[in-house]
Amino acid sequence: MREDITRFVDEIAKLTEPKNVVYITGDEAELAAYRRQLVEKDVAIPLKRKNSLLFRSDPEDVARTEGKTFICSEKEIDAGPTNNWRDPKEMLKHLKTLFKGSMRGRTLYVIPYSMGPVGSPLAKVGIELTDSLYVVINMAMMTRIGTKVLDALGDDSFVPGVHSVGCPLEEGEREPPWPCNPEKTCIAHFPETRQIWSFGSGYGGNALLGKKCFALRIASAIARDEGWLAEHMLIMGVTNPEGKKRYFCASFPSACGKTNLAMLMPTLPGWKVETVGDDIAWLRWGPDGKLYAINPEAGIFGVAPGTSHVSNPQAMDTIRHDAVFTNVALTDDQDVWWEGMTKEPPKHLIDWRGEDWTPNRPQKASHPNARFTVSAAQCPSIDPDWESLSGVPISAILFGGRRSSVTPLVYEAFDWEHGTFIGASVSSEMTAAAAGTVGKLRHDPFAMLPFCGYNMGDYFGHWLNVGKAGKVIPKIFAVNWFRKNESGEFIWPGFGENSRVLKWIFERCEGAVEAQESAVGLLPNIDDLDSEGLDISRETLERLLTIDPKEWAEEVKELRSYFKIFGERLPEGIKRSLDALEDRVSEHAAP
Ligand code: OXD
Ligand code: MN
Repeated sequence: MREDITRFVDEIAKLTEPKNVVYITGDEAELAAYRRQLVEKDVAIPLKRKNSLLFRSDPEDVARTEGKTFICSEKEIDAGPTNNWRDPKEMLKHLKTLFKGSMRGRTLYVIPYSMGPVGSPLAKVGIELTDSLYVVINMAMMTRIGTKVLDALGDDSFVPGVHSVGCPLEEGEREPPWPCNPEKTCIAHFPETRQIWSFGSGYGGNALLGKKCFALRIASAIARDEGWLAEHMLIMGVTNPEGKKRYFCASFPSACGKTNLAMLMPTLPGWKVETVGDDIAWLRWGPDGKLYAINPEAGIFGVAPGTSHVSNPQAMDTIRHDAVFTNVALTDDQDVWWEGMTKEPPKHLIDWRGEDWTPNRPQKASHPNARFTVSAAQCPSIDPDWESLSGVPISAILFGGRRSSVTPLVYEAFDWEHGTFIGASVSSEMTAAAAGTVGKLRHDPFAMLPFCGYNMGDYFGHWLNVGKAGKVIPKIFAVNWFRKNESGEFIWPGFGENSRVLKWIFERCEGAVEAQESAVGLLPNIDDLDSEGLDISRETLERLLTIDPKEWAEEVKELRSYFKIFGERLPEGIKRSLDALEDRVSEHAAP
């Protein structure tokens, strides 16, 4: 074992005082023993699905806690206006107090993990120290873990991460089913020294440090320094009926259907979608000038409610076995259920709080942010190149949000600078993935609002810089599946029908279809959006593909006021694009 690793472990053990320290090897028998132990201790419920478990979290610990998530850069301005900043020295002092003795009576598990396929030049290693077995078994699915990671590390650096649920056990005290310490929850990132400390929460992105903390917040800072991109994006392969394949990345805020899109089953005959990743992409230009992407993760941490054989049959197949479910309902025959899984709910369930539930109960049976965790390798649509060490070449980048009005179904950016502006301008109606008001419109630039490890204005600038000449530049598109009519109903069917939009994007990449210039970007000619067999009126299609200059004039005003928060860090390229948009919109609005 490398001396700096044992020193790190010893230091944290001295601080947190666990009863023992265990190095995770990643061996399947070892993980199976942990799963058994969780069941024996009544922490997890075994399911009738093979090797699958159900966990119920504490009702106070059900989602990422953005208000308790901090970027601790030396200077406040380097965290920027969209992050919670704390002075690194002050924060370290606070963390030392929180973590003092926090693992008493517990085991400290050492999890070496790789973000990206082991041995890929694009991969990076982290070491998470945690006192949660739930974290161990989830990290084993979400990342590549154990001895093989340490073997491949060589002399490279690693990102240290310390996680404690913040619930020391006294002698003889029984383990609570979901240990956590919501009052003292604190998720701290040190982008300059590349460290992560997470206290008090056992849930998802707060606790599985490879995901949001490393692969987005810390990695975005590394990517800025090294000239690449760490993004909140799915990666998908799209093959046309002639057998030509292209890869797309798509960025959407949390719980806006990235997993569904990544596993989409096209309704258009002859088209195929394959999945490389459903949440995070690391992108770098290769020696041939093309942009390549890897999925740093190895698993899927998907939102369960709404997932069904209709919305995402591939996900339903993926989770048939070897899956972990958190905060879903339990059926009388030891299976799982959540809202949207079937049209009719079962007659009786045990809900996510562990209480009897019948369909007449007003409360939901599963929590809106209930999740499944599963290895991506189990996905029937997994792309044959999903573990390619050099990544897959990207032809297009899509930016989407949940907008019931204003944003058309799809449009294309004029160029990279305009595409960067489109990414920076994303706003979306909020979901249950983070604590907050569901449905409220919030700006979520690049879907990175809670995940950017440095000043978002500088992040825009980094995007503008990496797209400079001498490279093959992917096309950039905006998409919006969520337009509604006056009665509040969705006017685009979405899901598999989104393949019609993917087809147009594919054909634009091929140079096979024209587009029409509008004030906001390049729109499809209505006849180029394949609507054959779709029960949709021409009027609705027109509504989906035209822009309302009045709404856009408001949008521009709103954006201008939003971008003010970035002050001097707002790059010229964004200001230029906003001014140009304003001019085009007022020209179109002119009688
Ligand atoms: C996620 C999220 O869990 O974005 O992926 O919240
Ligand atoms: Mn996400």
